[in-house]
Amino acid sequence: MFSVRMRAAQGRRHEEGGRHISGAERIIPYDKVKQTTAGMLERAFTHSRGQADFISITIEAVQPSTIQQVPLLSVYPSSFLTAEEGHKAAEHALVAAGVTSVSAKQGILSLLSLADSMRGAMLLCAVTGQRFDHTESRGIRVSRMDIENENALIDRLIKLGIHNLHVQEALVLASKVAAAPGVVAELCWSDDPEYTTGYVASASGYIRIPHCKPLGNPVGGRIFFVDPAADITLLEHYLQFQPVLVKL
Ligand code: WAQ
Ligand code: MG
Ligand code: MG
Ligand code: MG
Repeated sequence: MFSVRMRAAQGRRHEEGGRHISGAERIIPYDKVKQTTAGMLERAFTHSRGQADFISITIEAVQPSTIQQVPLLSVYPSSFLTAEEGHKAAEHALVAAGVTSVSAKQGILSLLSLADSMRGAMLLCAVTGQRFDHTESRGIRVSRMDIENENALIDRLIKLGIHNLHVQEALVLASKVAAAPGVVAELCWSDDPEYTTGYVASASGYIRIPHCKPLGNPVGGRIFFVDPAADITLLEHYLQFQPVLVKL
């Protein structure tokens, strides 16, 4: 199996302050590497956040024996009409998942205060809302994950009437994150200007929230709410390096 990862930026490289455009991560067999890599290039060059002029694609063998399996989260729809209602719903869902209301509010505010999107996620204390990672505007990028049976996931999402690439990728990421040691819950909304949907996820499920920002807004992000007793080094290592296949 191969881990294939893409990140694309505008202006200059991410590490030199370039603006994040797009990223993607898969774990696939050798015979899909060429097609998947071409698809990632196409995505970076035609993205709604703007055209990339820096693209990094990394292809790396993964020993099957090192891959951890985690369950796919169940999806729960919700229907809130405005971003304000969406944020209230997100706060309620985070509190239900075990995040304090102070920390949930801090997480929503942290996303709303971003000048532009980060390429990764912020780790916040699920009790106080204090920032735990030290990556500043880069964030922790979750990587090395995929769905075990992509066609079965697509079929399930089509039956639910919600299939698109955003949901498909977000569910895989959220399932890896929800199984992480020390993660209590996740808050996310897209940074794609035409996509306003976000979610709150935890081990008990993935709650979709259709409006988290106004249409046309290019700022989104991810917050992982973390148990204050968690080992942050171990958690960051799992998120970035542990190969995970999500099982339906
Ligand atoms: N690891 C950590 N953070 C990430 C990653 C990653 N692999 N990928 C994206 N992010 C962060 C980053 O800050 C982005 O700016 C932000 O999340 C949004 O990323 O309909 O499309 O890929 O149920 O734009 C959620 C709703 C869609 C799906 C999420 O996110 C649905 C989405 P995007
Ligand atoms: Mg994405
Ligand atoms: Mg995504
Ligand atoms: Mg995006």
